Amino acid sequence: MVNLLKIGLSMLYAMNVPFNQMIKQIPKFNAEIVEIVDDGLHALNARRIGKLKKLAKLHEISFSVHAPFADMNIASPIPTIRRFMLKRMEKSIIHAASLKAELLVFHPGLKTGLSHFQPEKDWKTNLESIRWLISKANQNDVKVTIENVPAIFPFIIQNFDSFKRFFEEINEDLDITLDVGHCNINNDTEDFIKTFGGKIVHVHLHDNDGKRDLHLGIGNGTVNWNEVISLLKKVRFNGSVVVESVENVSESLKKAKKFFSSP
Ligand SMILES: [Mn+2]
Repeated sequence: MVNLLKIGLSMLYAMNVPFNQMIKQIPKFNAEIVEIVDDGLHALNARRIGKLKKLAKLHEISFSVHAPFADMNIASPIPTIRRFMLKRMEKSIIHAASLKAELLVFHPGLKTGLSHFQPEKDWKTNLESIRWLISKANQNDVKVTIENVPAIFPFIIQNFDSFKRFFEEINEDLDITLDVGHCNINNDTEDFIKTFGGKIVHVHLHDNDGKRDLHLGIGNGTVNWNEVISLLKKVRFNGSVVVESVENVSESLKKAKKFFSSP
């Protein structure tokens, strides 16, 4: 359950190194929560989960899991492919359960070359897939969260207005991972936090130039950090926070701890 502010980092920055090298880096950060990306070189399996659980015990770390995202489209218009995608997502839910992760983060589905002809079909498929994910997560006692994504990529839900419509239609208890860098690109930070504040249980911190999803260290881009932090405090955010930059990770983690340490 997410009920205390935990501060840590995502291992996204280490996606270029093998799993065993990646986990060796975890203890040096002094993080309370570590997000593992269940994809690429870090895709989870029983043996890897065992290693992570040992590490967690030794260093009092808890985990969050980022569901696969490379080439992933939970709203694929091709039924066999969509089934395969959802099976892979279900595997990630099961991994998160055996890791006793605080939560699992996933991205909405993507538009395809067919979307232009049937835009409402995409929307429905995306809703159905997400409902299916929520039911699988409930069966496995895992909290799933949807992440806000930047409108520079062809996601079916990609900005404040579409998230608003989505939450009006989904009719399910679904929480949010707020990605601050993505909000900076969409310029919808304030709307997002003010409207969905109560649903935000996890936050990704990284910076960018307002145009590209650069995942820079905190303070190396155009994000107005004082504004973001004060908005989160206003809605009494008390979930977990991870630095999701791919550079200046330790420095950013120190800054993140400072942001949330003052009253
Ligand atoms: Mn993110």
